[in-house]
Amino acid sequence: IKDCMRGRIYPQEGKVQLGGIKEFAEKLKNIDRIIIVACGTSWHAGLVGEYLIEEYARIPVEVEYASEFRYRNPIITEKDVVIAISQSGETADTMAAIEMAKERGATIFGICNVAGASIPRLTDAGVYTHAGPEIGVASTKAFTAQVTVLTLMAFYMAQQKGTITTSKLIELLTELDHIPEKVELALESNDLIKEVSEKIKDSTNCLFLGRGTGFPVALEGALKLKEISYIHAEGYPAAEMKHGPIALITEEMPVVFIATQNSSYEKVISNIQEVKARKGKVIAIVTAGDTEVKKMADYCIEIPDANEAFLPLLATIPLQLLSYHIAVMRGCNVDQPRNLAKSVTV
Ligand code: F1P
Repeated sequence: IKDCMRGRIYPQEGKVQLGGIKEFAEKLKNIDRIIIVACGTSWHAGLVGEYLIEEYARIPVEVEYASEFRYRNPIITEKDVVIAISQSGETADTMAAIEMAKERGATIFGICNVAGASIPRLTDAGVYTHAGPEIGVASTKAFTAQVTVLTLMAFYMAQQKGTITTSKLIELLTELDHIPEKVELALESNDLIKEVSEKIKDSTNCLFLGRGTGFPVALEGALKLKEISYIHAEGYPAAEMKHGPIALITEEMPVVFIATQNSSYEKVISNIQEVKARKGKVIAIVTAGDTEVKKMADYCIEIPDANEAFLPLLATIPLQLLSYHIAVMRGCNVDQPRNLAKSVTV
């Protein structure tokens, strides 16, 4: 996260600089729409980007699975900006989506890890995450790095469009500057997360629920668990639970809630009550010092308090650790999950 921000944020001046897209600074003032294309974990990062860009820069955003988008006939114009996100920079579906959008005249930005990969070569401009290669197949630090870059992009676009005041930007950038220390604090829950993992490691299913930016975090938590521990897991917006997944809840079902103290806190509390009333096992990611959720949840894992914009950067950490410990306890190879390739080039 620090590497993503280095030299790009100036908290005291309330300024974000993104050299890679500066040639398009003027264009950003007048774009009609942003389309984000990506696969897997990168797609979840894109969903966080949607929340932040719409919230701060007030530009409409669509987030598309590249693997689906490339095969339909989407409406794309030269006024659109397409942001392609990829850790490997080699994902075939994402490349095909870029090529189609390019043919239709869109401007293409990339968010990739390093220069030299195929996707950066196809784009008009872009921002590198500089996260270093993932050691394992499943994206972990790539996700937090992509989200950091998307957060900076949202602030940068807001700055260009004038939809954010300098004082607000100073406040947000000052907080963002301290996020790496908060991540360190979140990592201190490792032993507790290991204990929780022991309790749920033999489950056959698991639900992850969140609202707002907690929703893509829930999706990513479920994907990590699937990818490396082979437990069937699904992520949903917490409010969708009553439209179907609630039928699955029994005492055998662990439900992981992103239940931090932000704008949806009260609503998440009522979702937790609904799960407890059906004897589901609740594991909640809560803000440090929380007392309300602690009264209801079976296990609470604390993360430091933060603005809602930065929640994904912190709440993802315990979920990655949860998947990691469960996978190790189940004897899975966390670095080389079965059937998964580092770059999906077909
Ligand atoms: C996309 C992705 C990863 C996933 C796995 C397969 O890759 O779905 O999110 O963890 O490695 O590929 P990328 O386009 O971000 O490299």
